[in-house]
Amino acid sequence: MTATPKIRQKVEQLRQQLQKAGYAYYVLDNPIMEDTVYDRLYRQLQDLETEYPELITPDSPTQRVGDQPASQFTSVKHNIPLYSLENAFNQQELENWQERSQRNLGDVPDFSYVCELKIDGSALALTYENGILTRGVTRGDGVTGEDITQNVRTIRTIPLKLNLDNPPSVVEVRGEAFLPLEVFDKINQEREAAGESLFANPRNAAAGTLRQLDSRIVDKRKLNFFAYTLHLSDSSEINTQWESLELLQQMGFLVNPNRQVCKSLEEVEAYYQYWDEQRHNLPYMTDGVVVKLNSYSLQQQLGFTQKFPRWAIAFKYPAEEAPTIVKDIIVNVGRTGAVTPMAIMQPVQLAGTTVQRATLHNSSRVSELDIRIGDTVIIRKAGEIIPEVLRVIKELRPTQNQPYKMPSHCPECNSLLVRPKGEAVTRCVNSSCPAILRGSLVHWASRDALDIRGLGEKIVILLITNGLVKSLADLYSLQVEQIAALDRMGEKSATNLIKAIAESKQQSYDRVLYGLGIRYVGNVNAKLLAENFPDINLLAQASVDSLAAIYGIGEEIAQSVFEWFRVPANQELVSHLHKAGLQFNYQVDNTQNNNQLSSNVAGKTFVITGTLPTLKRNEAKNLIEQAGGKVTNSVSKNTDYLVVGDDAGSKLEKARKLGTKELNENQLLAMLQSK
Ligand code: 1X8
Repeated sequence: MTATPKIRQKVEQLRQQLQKAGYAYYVLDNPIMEDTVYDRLYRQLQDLETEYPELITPDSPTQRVGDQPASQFTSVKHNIPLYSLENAFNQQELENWQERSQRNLGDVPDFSYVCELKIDGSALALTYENGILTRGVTRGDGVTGEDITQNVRTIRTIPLKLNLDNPPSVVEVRGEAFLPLEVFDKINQEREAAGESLFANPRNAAAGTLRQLDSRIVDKRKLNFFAYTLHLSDSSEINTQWESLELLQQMGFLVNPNRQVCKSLEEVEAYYQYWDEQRHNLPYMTDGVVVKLNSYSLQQQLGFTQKFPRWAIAFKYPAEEAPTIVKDIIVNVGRTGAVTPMAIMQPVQLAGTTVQRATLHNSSRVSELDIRIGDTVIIRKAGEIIPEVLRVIKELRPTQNQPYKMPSHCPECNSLLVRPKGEAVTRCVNSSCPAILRGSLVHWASRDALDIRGLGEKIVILLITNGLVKSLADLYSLQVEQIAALDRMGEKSATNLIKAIAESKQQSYDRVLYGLGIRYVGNVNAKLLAENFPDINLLAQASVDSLAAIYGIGEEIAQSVFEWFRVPANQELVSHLHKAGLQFNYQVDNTQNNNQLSSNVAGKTFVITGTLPTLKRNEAKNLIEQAGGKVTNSVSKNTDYLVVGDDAGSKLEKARKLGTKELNENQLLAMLQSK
């Protein structure tokens, strides 16, 4: 069937509406449409495109995510080479740069700069032909890069079509793809839950993500993009960097708002100072500021060296990198059995903290670095990120030091370590390895899980080595005396710990689920699972398909959850924890009733008088007390209810004087039953 003009028009209208809504949501951060409305329009467009595939265009909002992974990326030559920037590490170097520029240019009237934040991400070059995105290429070595167009299309702040009436035949846009810190943290949390190696920093995570062959995975990672360079094929009216940033913004790109024209080097330095202090409040990583001459004609006069433009410089923030010496290399076994090599180093000050351990990530990284005991290394720490070894200074290597070999056996239980084909992570697969128990307990007690204050790694080790805890469930039968008897534990801290453990029984079902440490089940997935399967028995019986049917739960997670519940030891653990009193379901409705009831009976004072029709006095008393109420013998102004039976005497009289509420047995039972 061929599409009628009316259908074509409808398709065009849907695209425009979706494009506008997407722009408002992602670039302007100011949504104009509810998600459900967006989804409905999107599906309408999708349906029409399925029916009339000839109407699909590359700039259709439905074309952001490919349905086939690429088999590889092709190397392509950049239309215009991507230069790197010269660095200035202090004010002096900045001043030297300015003096050189000034000497080269002679006396010029307008010597203004544009200052922009230097984004710590991955540079991309985008090509638009007749306004349509046709190519997205990584920086590579600056001359050739990899064609990752399909991945670039998933970035919602990169327009598929420029917002220009008469676009130049070719437009080239450069900018930085980056992962917002929040997304980065989430990815690493999920990788940790999955027992996968962590990304060391958002830049690596962004670069790694861009090189994923499957654009559906890239899409999930929620990369973002700041545009900062514009090249137009046709001669244009653009004369300054500032104007090009404004035009980029008009074209539909996200341009970093924290830009500034500076008239002097003092203003540049003030901008730098301000952002050096404020940068930790930004939701993405920056590693300095980029200073550019604003005027294009001055830029042209200065031109390029072999490596850099002479008209721009990166003024970097103080180093969060430092050299130190490797004293030892150890491996750490995590709760999933993942083995992480770590360097133990001479302590060094870095980004405001003393650092003496750095991760080496995995055995491939160890061989790549060829790190050895005695080596001088550069380590790096940024913000909350785990310090890592960046590189080894081979020139400073002592002559006799030997290459480091990863152990073949687990340092904790001595079983053979395995590294599945195609995986970076080496694992101990002995499920009774003490390291796995230790890690599981620490995870169970962690803040997002059961949040047991005072149960840190040190205590966990004590509990395990003294044979007090052999599984998570054992925590709940610990006694104060057992803990008080441990090294450096007193009566008071033992009592506090037991109390904290007991209190963890009140933590919600989704936290318990997260605490179990099922692979791929981070705290977000745990919530999703708990909401959709509000009782652990339902979850334990769920099929892979019904798990994967939850929006946000993928096949891999579903499979992992399913398999976890098939393991007898895990079933036993759940049953023990259940018996210990942990929350394994959501009792939304019941809880509400409970609360209503409790507010009726709990904390209230009752007096019983006369003979009740069916209940003995003691039975009534017990029922009230079980519901949290109190029963006293005499009526006073503190009495909330008088329960009245036959032959009531003076108590009833007194209650009537005081205006105390009266209940008969039926009313009392109803009140108790609403529980
Ligand atoms: C690299 C970067 C530039 C800018 C921001 N972040 C970067 N990583 C910018 O100009 N706003 S420019 C640049 C380069 O030219 N190599």
